[in-house]
Amino acid sequence: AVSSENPEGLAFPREFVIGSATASYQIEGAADEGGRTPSIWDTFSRTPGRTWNGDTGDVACDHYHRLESDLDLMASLGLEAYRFSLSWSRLLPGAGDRPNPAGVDFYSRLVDGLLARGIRPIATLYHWDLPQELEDAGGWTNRDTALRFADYAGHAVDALGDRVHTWTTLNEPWCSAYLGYGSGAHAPGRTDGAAALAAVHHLNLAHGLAVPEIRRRATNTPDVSATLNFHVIRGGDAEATRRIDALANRAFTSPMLLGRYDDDLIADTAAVTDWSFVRDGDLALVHQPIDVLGVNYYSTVTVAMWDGASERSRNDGHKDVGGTPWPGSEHVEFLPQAGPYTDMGWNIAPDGLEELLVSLGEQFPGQPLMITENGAAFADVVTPTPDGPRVHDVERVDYLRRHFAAARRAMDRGVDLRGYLVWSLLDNFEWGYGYSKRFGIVRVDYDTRERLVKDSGRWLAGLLASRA
Ligand code: GBH
Repeated sequence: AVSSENPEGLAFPREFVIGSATASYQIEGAADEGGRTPSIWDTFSRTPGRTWNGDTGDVACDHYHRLESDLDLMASLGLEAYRFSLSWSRLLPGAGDRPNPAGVDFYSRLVDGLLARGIRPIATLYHWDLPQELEDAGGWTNRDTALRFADYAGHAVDALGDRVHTWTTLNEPWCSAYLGYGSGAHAPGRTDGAAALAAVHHLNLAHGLAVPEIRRRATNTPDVSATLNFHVIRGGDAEATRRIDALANRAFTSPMLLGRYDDDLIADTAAVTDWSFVRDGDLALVHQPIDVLGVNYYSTVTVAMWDGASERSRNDGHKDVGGTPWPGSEHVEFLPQAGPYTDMGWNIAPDGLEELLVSLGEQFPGQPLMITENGAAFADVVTPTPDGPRVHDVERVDYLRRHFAAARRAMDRGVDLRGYLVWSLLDNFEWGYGYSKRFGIVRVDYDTRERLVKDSGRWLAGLLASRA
C-alpha cells in the first residue's frame, strides 16, 4: 500500500531503470557458512580497532538466510532493478578454481527470485571483499590477482551468465586501492602509497581482462560495466584540482575509456613509484568498450594546495587512520564544504550530480551512464503510530527527491543516463563505520534483523508505482 504520487513530475523514460543496491559483505552475513572462506574484510573487521565498535559482517543483515523475504520486500517496493555483489570467496572458496555448489546455489536462487518478480539483476563481481588467500600473496599489489579475477569472472558467468542482465567488474576501485593500500581505512589496511598505485593498475588490468571474459562466457548478451566513484571537485585552486582529478578520477577513466595513463598523473607520483608495474600491452588490455559506465555519487570536495604554515584542513570525507589516500599529493588540503550534511558529514549537493553527469557526457561522448549508487546516511528514529512503527526519514526523502531531479536535469541537457539505483536497500555494515551509519530505505533492527520500510522506501515505491 503505497501512494502513487509522481513527485515533482519526476518523469523518466520507460526504459530508464530505477532500483536499489547492496553489496555482499555489507548484507549477507553467514561469513563462515555455506563453504565461504575469509575475505580481507573478515580479517580486517575482526582485528581490534579497525572498525567502529569492533563491528563485523559476520551476521550483517542476515540476508543469506532471509533471501526469500528480502526478495518479497524488493517486489513490494516495485523495484525494477536490484544491484548486488557476489562474494568471491563464497563462489570460489579460498580463491580456488572450483565453484562452491552452495555459493552457486545461493546466487542462483537470488537471480531466479529476481527474475520471477520481474526485477532486473545487476551483478557486481567485486565490491571490496578480496579472498584473504589472495591478499596473503600480495593482494592487489600482485599482478597475478588481476588474472585470478578474470578467472573468477569466468566462473561467475558460467554459473549465472544465462540470466544476469548487467555485469559490473569492479565497484569503486578508488576505494580498493587508495583506502585499502594507501590510507589504511579499508581492508587490508595497508599504508603504502606505492602499493596503492600498483593496486590502481592491477585493478584496472583486472577490469580489462574480465570484460572480454564475461562476454565470451555469457550465453545471453549482457551489458558489461564498471562502477567508479567520482570526486566532484569545485571551487578551490587549479593545481590542486588537477592533481586530485588525476589521482581520483582519471587514474581509472583514462586507462579504461581512453587507453592511457595521463602524463600529469605519472609526473605527480614520480617520487612514489616509477609505474614499472605497467607492462607493454597492458593499456590495450585495460581499454575495453563497456556498455554502461556506473557512477556512484554522494557529495563534492574543494581542494587547495596547503601552504604548510596554516592549520591544515583534512575534510576529505575519510577517516584519518594514519596513511594517505593521496600518494604524491599529500600536500593538497580538503577545504570544508557548505552544508547541510548527512550523518557521514558529507555535504548535500544535488547540483554536483548534475554537473558530474554533464561533465562525463562531454568527456566520453556516446558512453551510456547509470547511477549505480546515490543515497544518504541519517540517524533515523522509529516512531510509533496508529498504523504501527514508522521511520519518518524526511531528510532522506528530500535527498533522494533532489538527486532524482538533478539526474532528470542532466538528461534534459543531453546526458545518456540509463538508470538510477538508490544506495541502499537495507541499513547495512558501513565498512569502517560498522552499523553506526544507516543508508537504507529499509530499516534493519540489529537485534531482531527485522525489516521496516522507511518513508524513503515508501517514497521510492510511490515513484515506481507512478511509472508502472
Ligand atoms: C560507497 O562508497 C560504497 O560503494 C558502498 O559500499 C558504501 O556503503 C556507500 O558508498 C556509502 O559509503 O568525494 O565528496 O564524495 C562511497 C565511498 C568515496 C564516499 C569518497 C565519500 C568522499 C567524499 N566514498 N567520498 S566525496
